[in-house]
Amino acid sequence: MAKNMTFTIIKPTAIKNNNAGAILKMINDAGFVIKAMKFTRISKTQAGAFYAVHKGKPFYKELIRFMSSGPIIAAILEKENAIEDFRELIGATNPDKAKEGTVRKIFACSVTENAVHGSDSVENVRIEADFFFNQLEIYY
Ligand code: YYY
Ligand code: MG
Repeated sequence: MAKNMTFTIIKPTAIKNNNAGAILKMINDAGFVIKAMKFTRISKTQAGAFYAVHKGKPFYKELIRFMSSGPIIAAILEKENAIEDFRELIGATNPDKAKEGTVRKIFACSVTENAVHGSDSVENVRIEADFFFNQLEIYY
């Protein structure tokens, strides 16, 4: 996985509320290029594995229930400085603390249902992208 990539998920409530198009437009307008994309749904077990790093935390159970509650869009995005710039575009984890104009400020319903995921390191981009995509599904 190249250094200028990040991985995102548009989460169930954002899909349910029909905000996927608006969120993808914000992502494109901010200069990110889509290298892979998948509309899918994950089981509780899969959501638990994806968020294994948070196992044992008070919000974990609710997080995996939510992430498996409906369809999601998983995508790999390319841009210079992708990881940091994407975290900036989506805003703070808690939408109450997210800056005006960020994806989470605009589209999140709560801390858990915060519209989008963004990877936090090069290592996690690779792990998370590999969780959802095989080599044939990634456009280089
Ligand atoms: O990376 P980011 O998504 O911004 O936050 P994390 O601390 O990695 O937490 C992952 C995920 O868990 C977050 O997007 C919502 C949920 N969560 C929660 O429901 N309640 C918290 N207090 C913290 C996180
Ligand atoms: Mg995180």
